[in-house]
Amino acid sequence: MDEIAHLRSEGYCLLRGVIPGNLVTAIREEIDCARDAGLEAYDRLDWSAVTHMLTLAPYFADVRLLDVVRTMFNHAQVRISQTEFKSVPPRSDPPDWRGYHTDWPHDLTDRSLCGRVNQPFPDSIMSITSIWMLYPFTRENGATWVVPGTHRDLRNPRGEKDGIDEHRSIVSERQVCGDAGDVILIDSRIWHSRGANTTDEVRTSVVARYSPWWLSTEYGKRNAAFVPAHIFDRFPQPLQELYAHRRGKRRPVQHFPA
Ligand SMILES: O=C(O)CCC(=O)C(=O)O
Repeated sequence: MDEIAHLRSEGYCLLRGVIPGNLVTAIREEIDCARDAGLEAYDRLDWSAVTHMLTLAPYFADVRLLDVVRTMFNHAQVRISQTEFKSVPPRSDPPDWRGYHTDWPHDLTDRSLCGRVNQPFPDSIMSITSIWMLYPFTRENGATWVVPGTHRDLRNPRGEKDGIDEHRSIVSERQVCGDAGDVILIDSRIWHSRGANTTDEVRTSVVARYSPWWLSTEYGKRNAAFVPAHIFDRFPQPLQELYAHRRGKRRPVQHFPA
């Protein structure tokens, strides 16, 4: 089954070798070194994490990856709504730990309530999370868990009335292992969790969320995190297209629940 068909039917797919093998170690070192400064710039200044991923970021516009994303959204205009450091520290949790959830805009416990879709989710793809393996993902170091097919399940691991324990393993779960330089793409509705890292090495990874042009990214701190112009202007043009809506600062729209 090809990648697009797999993403459509199972809710996820693995793109092999998006980052060339001879470059990925240097990129991983950059991410490991820049992470703390990137998190601080995000917390204090609202800078997008992409500002601290300048060697990796051009691969966010990889032609094969964008072809999958554009085909799934059935539109050429896509953008990156959120960018995050997602490394899993060594010796993080007991091996059977899970934290099943779905992603923005289907994240039922999103901290800033930023444009969350309520249950039941419409049968329509609204975002694709890319998980960048900058170190091999293995069973031991916390490779991502997915529950195939759940992108079309009306229940949710965090749904108040669905009776699912988000911290327990699920019978049909599967762990997506891969090599450094591979990228997992998931429909934001699929039930997924990072794994527990039982090794002594950090599982270095990054997440970028792709959204179609019509999905509002005006809500919430992470969506509104911006790229200062002096950094944005150094991006290669295909990458600029993905972050054009976040060149320079704009305040996020506040959300006041009824
Ligand atoms: O890091 C992982 O393996 C999963 C990432 C994740 O759960 C998320 O970004 O929502």
